[in-house]
Amino acid sequence: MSPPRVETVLIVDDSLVQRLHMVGLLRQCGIHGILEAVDGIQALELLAGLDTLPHLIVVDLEMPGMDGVEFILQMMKRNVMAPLVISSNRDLSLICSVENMAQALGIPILAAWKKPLTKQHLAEILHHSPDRPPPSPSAPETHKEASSTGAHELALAISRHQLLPYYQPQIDLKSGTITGVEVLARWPHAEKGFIPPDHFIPLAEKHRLIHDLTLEIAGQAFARAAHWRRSGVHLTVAVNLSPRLLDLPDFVSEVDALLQQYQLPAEQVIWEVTESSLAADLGIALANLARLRLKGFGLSIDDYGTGFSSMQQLSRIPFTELKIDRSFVHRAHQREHLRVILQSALDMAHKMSLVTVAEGIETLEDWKLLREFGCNLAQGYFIAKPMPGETFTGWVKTQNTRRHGRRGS
Ligand code: G
Ligand code: G
Ligand code: MN
Repeated sequence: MSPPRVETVLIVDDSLVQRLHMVGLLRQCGIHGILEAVDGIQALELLAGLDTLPHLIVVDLEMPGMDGVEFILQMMKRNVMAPLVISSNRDLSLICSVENMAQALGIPILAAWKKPLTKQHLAEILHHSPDRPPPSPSAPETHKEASSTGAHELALAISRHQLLPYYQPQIDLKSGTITGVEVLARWPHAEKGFIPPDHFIPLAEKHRLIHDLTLEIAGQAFARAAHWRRSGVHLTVAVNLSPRLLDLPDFVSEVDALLQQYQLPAEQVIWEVTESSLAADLGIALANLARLRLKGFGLSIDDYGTGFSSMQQLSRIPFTELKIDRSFVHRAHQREHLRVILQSALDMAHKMSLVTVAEGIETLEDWKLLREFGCNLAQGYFIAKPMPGETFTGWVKTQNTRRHGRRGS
């Protein structure tokens, strides 16, 4: 095993016993550059006197001088972007909410655990620490580059078929078989590398290009699905649908024409709609959704749990599927409050006869929990990242062996 890349760690905890416990664990993991502070104030003083930041800061939440939350806010104010681990005795929902707060502030946060930390926890954190770049400091650069990529270039790229559908598999949690794919648009730019969808989708929506983009991506995906179908592989194809398109009176006939062109049954296509996106222009949107459903398309409520008035959306749109947002899925096995939300969402969906899909299955634990909870389908990095069509065909062939592994796990 290679030596850990983490060499110095700052422990911020008022309890001597806890600090000693942490020091012991760190030494067992081969880390000897250990600094200690009894609260936020002392930690900030210590950090101010250092030439280089520690590789990791392990912080308690409840401390008499300056508590952990205030310490994180102060780190942010001083632009101290050292990776953080929260470790506290308080309940997990509080710990997670502080984790979310740190994330929102752009502080790289590696883990948030209830005490006591074990050697296994620590090894996991150390294993992941070099792989995870701090989310916020690196983000502006991509964004700056991307933001110089304008609407005109996007329009050109769409018309030249340079935008590509990538495919992420969805797996039946009971049988381990592949049932379908989600189609995710990618823009490989000749000079700038991949432009992130978080940039070009809003750009397309703003400049009325989303209609062309969606038909282009859907067209390519339908062609691919029709090809798979001819070779005996029947997979559902889920396409993300921007709410802007639901305002267009011709949209339904257009996608219908695409289906005819590729000889694909509507039952094989699912439109993913985010729940928050439907708030405005309800009349015509509802009409279009009803028409899509009448034609036989599937309708999926995407990122379930993150939008507004989800119950209301569920009650008035003829959905066939519910996709639970990854923020409720990943790590739910460690988090009681997430499990409760997850289970109630699944119960409700099944009572409404909806197919349930869990997004963001990243680990075996995520997989096992969702299977135990009776979720129907799984999607996430644990199975595969989104990939180009050519790669996908090869990937499907390698799956027979892995499938048995998963079923038994
Ligand atoms: O694929 P992920 O890699 O990063 O996608 C980021 C976001 O972009 C997701 O919310 C996804 O739904 C959205 N997205 C990806 N492809 C499309 C698309 O073809 N149409 C629309 N409307 N959204 C898409
Ligand atoms: O918003 P929507 O659900 O349409 O988009 C799915 C997004 O989730 C895409 O950006 C896709 O690349 C991403 N994604 C897929 N699997 C995982 C996963 O296991 N973990 C994380 N963090 N993101 C994932
Ligand atoms: Mn989606």
